[in-house]
Amino acid sequence: MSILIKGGTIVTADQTFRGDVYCQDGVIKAIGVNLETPAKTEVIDAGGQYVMPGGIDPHTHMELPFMGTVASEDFFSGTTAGAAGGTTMIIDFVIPSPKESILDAYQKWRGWAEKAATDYSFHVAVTWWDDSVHKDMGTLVKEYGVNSFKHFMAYKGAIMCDDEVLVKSFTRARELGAIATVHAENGELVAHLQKQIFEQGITGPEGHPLSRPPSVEGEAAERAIRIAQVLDVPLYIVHNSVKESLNAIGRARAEGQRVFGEVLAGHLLVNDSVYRHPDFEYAAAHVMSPPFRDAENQKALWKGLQCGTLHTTATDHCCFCAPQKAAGKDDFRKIPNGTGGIEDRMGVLWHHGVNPGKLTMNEFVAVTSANAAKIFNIYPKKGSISVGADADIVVWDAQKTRTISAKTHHQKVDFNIFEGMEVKGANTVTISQGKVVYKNGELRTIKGAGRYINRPPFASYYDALKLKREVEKPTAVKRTGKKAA
Ligand code: DUC
Ligand code: ZN
Ligand code: ZN
Repeated sequence: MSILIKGGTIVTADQTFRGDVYCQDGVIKAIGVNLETPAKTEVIDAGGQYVMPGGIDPHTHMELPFMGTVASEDFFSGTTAGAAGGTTMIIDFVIPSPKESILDAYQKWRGWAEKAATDYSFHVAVTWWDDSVHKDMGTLVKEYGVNSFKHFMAYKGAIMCDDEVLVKSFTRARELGAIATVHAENGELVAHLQKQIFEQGITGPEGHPLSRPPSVEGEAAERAIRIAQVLDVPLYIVHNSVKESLNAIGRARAEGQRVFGEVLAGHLLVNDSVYRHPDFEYAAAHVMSPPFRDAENQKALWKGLQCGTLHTTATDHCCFCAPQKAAGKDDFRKIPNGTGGIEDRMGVLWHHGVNPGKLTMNEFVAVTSANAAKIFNIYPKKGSISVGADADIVVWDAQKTRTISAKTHHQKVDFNIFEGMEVKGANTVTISQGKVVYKNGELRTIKGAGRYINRPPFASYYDALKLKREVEKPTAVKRTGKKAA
């Protein structure tokens, strides 16, 4: 099966040029001007359009069991919705329950993900600690292609890591050549504030952001960064939503630390006023953590993306329908946390990023695919248009307009946080593994066609660390036993 994408303008993270792209057996075989069309090749006319790497959403939670329910979007419906919007790979999360073997949890998630329509990979969360976790982290890196471990600094009494677990897991990640990732919110403070606010009689969704003010996130981001600094492990902070986190990342990077920042499309574009909406269903549909923030923080997030403090865009796609959200009708603490977005991330980022000139097209590619591929060590197989790369490609019409709505989206959820937003710029064709999975409104995804993508450890980084440690071995001071004069 082969495809020739003809006459488009190829846009990668670092180049824009005219050319045809020939894909065969799932990979890009040739790039050039006026390529010949081999027999039995499907030709896609990309005249007047851009040809870019398919999006990578590095933060999703398909069919996640969470807060007493299960996320409504499964791996097939979620990756299909992604394909409809130009995303061709997700990195989802294995989240073991405390005391559950992390290897067993990993196998369970692998089973669920077998129905995925496009490629996927997994970060594995460390939610507790003992010798088996230490050992299983090694097995996951060496045998199962996992190179990132997630730590929830919030959700006390459930999946939260205390500092002891962070230190142990970060140390192990460094040993293995893996990257540590964190959900940065001080869970102790969240629990304290939630109780206080609830006892003051604020029981509705407006209590959600009040219990998670910016300092709660900023403190945790700074703490995770400092722990990573001491342990010399690279760190990726998911869903940064406030200036405090950006300042911490910026400071650390200026001092030479390898810290990477992610921002969600929702945090860039949805304002915290949603939580004060009089309709419970509407307000609860926006409950996610960290919460949506005020305009000043939103502005700072765009600047973070522009100046390079933030590297990737994601969605934290974690869908709950109205009956599920209703669990928190009388207590905002019980509203399942999560919102969707995988289908719209590329479109809203283009419309609000590229159209007004906040991002160049190349920066758009960097923050929607290439940077994630680089940080998680699958570049240039993913996130690039180059010979040998996987043929995960979008053909993008910068003139095409559409209005986002839950009535028309493909996401398996009854709400859309971007409802009514008109966006200009959209994919006309999505190609996954060299096959058309979406074309002009028609979906052609196949259940189970997605492949698990191994992500190798950062071996050279680890080797360099070992070397550095050998060179810089600390020397003990010899004591004479005599008193100083
Ligand atoms: N935040 C959410 O809103 N949902 C899932 C997990 C998370 O960290
Ligand atoms: Zn999170
Ligand atoms: Zn998440």
